[in-house]
Amino acid sequence: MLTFHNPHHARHAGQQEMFRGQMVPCHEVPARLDHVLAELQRRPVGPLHTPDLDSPAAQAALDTALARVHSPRYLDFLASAWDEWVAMNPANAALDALPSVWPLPNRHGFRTDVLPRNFAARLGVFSFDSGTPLTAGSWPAARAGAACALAATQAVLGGERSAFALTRPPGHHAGPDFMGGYCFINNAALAAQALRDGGHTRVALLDVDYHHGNGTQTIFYERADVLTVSIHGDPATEYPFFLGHADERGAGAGTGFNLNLPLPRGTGYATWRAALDTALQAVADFGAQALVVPLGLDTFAGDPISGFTLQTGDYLAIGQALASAGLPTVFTFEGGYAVAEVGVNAVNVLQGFDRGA
Ligand code: OKP
Ligand code: ZN
Repeated sequence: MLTFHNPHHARHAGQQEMFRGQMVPCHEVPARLDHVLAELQRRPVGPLHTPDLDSPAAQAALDTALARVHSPRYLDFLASAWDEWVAMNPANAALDALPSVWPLPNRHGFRTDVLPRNFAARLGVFSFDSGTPLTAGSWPAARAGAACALAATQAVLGGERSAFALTRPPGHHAGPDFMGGYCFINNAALAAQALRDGGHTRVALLDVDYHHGNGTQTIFYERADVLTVSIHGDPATEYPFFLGHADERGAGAGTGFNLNLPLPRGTGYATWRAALDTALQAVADFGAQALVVPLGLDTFAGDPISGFTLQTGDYLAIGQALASAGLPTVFTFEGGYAVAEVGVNAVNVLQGFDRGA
């Protein structure tokens, strides 16, 4: 298993997120990735690389790949967001940008076709929560993370059995033109699209993060060439609340190519594992030629913001089960907020995969 890690991840370090009426310290912190990297150095599963971030050719390839998944106006927004935030008021340089007003695009007739010149309002057009601080380094960090996802995918297209994009901020909540859930760029979607563009005609995503991968689902919802499967806390009670129900099966040409396996808060390994077997059967029935696994470790019993009860040893078996699909596989690092344990749990999945491969 090759790993590409993001050398700029720590430039994204939010100070606080809004949670039920108060500002609380961010859960999605740089130390998360540092723990995974340290565990990979202690217990290697393969070479550790950083992606090419300097060559004009790599930058151009990155821009092309980003535009395959995200809208031009969203990418433009991200690229200039920090400068515009500071231009609103020089004192903003010491603050994170967080939205506090939204157009509710599906209701009430609010318009999103005309972008407000006011940056704070524009931030609301492109966000769906107030828990995702945008900082001075968010865009360079997210961009370098996308480069990790692409490098991991290129390695797999080049014949590697598997590769891991070890990056933060995470990506699976980011949609075609929106950020939220600590995510800006959907790294797993970039990987899946790059696998398609690299010649695999059917690509599956199997999201094992505690939270439904709403961004990924939305990106591929009307497509039959990319199967999206997600095992997650039931949105009736769990974030992101407004998507992730079992009756969402895809639309148009994509009907039948989305599978949600919501599980109640409190679910333990036996039930979770049965859902994984259902998910893997769907991947096999689809005839996938390559697999992307948005790898969240927030299913862990000790996770401070989640509600499943998986144990550290379970992650070895999960890795092994994922390998049993027998597919070229790209992993992207998503959630997991029990910071001291996230490294061991993540590397267990990777090591279990290598054992099973
Ligand atoms: C991102 B990923 C719960 C607050 C929820 C958003 C959670 C985003 C999770 N106290 N805030 O899927 O791990
Ligand atoms: Zn999560």
